[in-house]
Amino acid sequence: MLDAINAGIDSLRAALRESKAVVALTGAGVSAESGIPTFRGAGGLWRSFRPEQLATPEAFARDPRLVWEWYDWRRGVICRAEPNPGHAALAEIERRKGGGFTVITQNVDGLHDRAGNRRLVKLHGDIWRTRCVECGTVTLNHDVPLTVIPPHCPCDGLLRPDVIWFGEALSALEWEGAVEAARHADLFMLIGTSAMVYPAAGLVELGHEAGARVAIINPETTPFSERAQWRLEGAAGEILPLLLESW
Ligand code: BJW
Ligand code: ZN
Repeated sequence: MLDAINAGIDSLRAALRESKAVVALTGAGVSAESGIPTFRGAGGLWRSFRPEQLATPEAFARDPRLVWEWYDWRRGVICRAEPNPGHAALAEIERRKGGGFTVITQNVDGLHDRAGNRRLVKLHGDIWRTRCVECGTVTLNHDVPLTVIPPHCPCDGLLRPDVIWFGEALSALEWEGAVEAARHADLFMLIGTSAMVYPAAGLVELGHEAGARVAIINPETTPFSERAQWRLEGAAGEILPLLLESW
């Protein structure tokens, strides 16, 4: 098992070095080693909370206080967390490959920014931004805990977390950036995501159909495991730093 992982790492490292356009699509598993719970699986948020009560526009319209209390709790967890060696490795890959490396993340925690990635597409928004439901103003807000729940805009409108809930369209700008990167990728890495949420998961299909080789880093199998040339079954924080050794 260990030998298979080591052989996989050697060949993926070579592919990463040679590839001209690499995309890493990341999910909650990348932040798991920073102590931030994932959504699905053992210990995942959806084991204790029902998504339709917390992560839909209908839930927010029904009970903005409840939704904000959940986000306030998560912001507390995230603000005490630090980027882990997996985040640091992804930032180092960007430094080494320059414009040839794009991270597309489904995470809203901001840990890729804190680790240093700059070519970064945030598909599902950012938990540190608020958006006014009346005037649309987006503001950075790092208050932990929030002073008032639910918070309001100077225009008196209700503020919501600037994230993408189920049933909501992704930001056109972010989505177009992600599609562009996926279409031109020659290596597509799927890291720490169950790849069950669309349209994000569709980016792997797009990249694969356009000719990219696919690598998966995840302790569990995903719906794309069959299509992957590399399946490294382990923790992102352990495997990603190995890709940088003897580069
Ligand atoms: C490790 C690890 C370690 C652990 N190292 N790995 C059928 C029914 C109902 C709806 C749909 C349907 N089919 C499609 C839909 C639509 C829906 C959808 O995809 N649902 C599926 C669940 C079925 N999608 C949407 O609604 C999207 N919008 C949309 O489609 O709009 C259409 C539209 C068009 C035009 C106008 C209007 C509408 C929006 C989806 C938004 C998702 N939002 C959330 C919340 C974000 C905000 C927040 O965080 O609060 O995004 S849900 C949640 O899931 C979050 C995540 O970004 C996303 C993906 O989860 P992720 O990151 O993959 O995490 P997990 O927990 O699933 O997986 C973690 C993985 O890590 C596991 O595999 C572990 O093994 C692994 N792991 N430790 C490496 N150390
Ligand atoms: Zn406003």
